[in-house]
Amino acid sequence: MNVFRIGVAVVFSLATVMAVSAPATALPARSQVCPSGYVCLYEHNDFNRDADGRMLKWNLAGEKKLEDWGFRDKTSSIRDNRSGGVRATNVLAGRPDQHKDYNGNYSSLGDWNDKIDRITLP
Ligand SMILES: [Ca+2]
Repeated sequence: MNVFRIGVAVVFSLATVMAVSAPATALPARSQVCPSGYVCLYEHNDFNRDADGRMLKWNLAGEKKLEDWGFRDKTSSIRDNRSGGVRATNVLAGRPDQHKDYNGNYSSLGDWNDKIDRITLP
């Protein structure tokens, strides 16, 4: 019985560690490469060239709520190595959502800096 309990405890601990360390996104770094077929959002201008930051990437169609990755209001540059472009959404309290379509690479986002809350990939 005691052996069984220890076994369960070890399995549970391993599962916890694996869940915590699951690489939803890589650690902050610089100038991360955006793979072919992916849309990548960067935390800083110029694709994190000059400062360590996070990069998030997706290759599948659908809506991505950036809060699910702790990345709401954090995007400062975009690489689009997929096809079809990206629709960005800024959610405003009490007002209609704002949308902006991106297609290609953007080393800065102007007045959309740190505003994107969701993206939709076709
Ligand atoms: Ca926003």
